[in-house]
Amino acid sequence: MTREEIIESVRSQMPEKRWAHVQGVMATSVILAERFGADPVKAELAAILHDVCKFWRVDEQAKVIRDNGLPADLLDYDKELWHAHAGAWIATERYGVTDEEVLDAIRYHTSGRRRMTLLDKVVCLADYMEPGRDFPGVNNIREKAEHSLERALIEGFDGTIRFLLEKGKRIYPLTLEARNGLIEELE
Ligand code: DGI
Ligand code: FE
Ligand code: FE
Ligand code: FE
Repeated sequence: MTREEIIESVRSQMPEKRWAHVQGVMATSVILAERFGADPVKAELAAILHDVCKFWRVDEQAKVIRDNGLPADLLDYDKELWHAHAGAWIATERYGVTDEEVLDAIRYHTSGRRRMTLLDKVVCLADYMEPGRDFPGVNNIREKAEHSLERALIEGFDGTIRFLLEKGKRIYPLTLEARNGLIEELE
């Protein structure tokens, strides 16, 4: 599939507001890739597909995880985590993406993981700070992102972890590992 065909297909699977978010993540991923030395073409492709399953029914997301041997423990945690892993699977099956770096950036864009690659970091951070995002603390993330992917992402994960604590929700272990790993990298 061409880039344009993938874009049209992804767009058709979500409301306009979410598509605007995806466009923001695409543009921000390219900027961050250029700033920190990642491949902007890969970053943009991961961004186009990162939320492809976000508006699928949750039972369909769960089915992709169950039927294809994706990590079953995800189903014990918040549903918001599912679209990332399901999305990476669909990126290959429906859109023919085979680049493992791109697939990992899609797969881990929500949870993060311990040894995040440069591309993982770029897409995950772009998702936090694209221009359409407006949550308390987003400007602190944007400021840190001027200089450090790691410091900006720690700020992002800290906010997510605080949010989950306040809501009394479980925290997926990879998110804690991602934060620990980023702190380690700064030491
Ligand atoms: O899909 P988006 O809305 O663009 O953003 P996302 O894929 O980063 O999803 C973020 C949501 O996931 C956020 O509202 C918090 C929720 N979430 C639930 N459990 C976890 C989690 N996020 C992380 N990082 N770790 C969790 O364990
Ligand atoms: Fe997402
Ligand atoms: Fe995110
Ligand atoms: Fe997103």
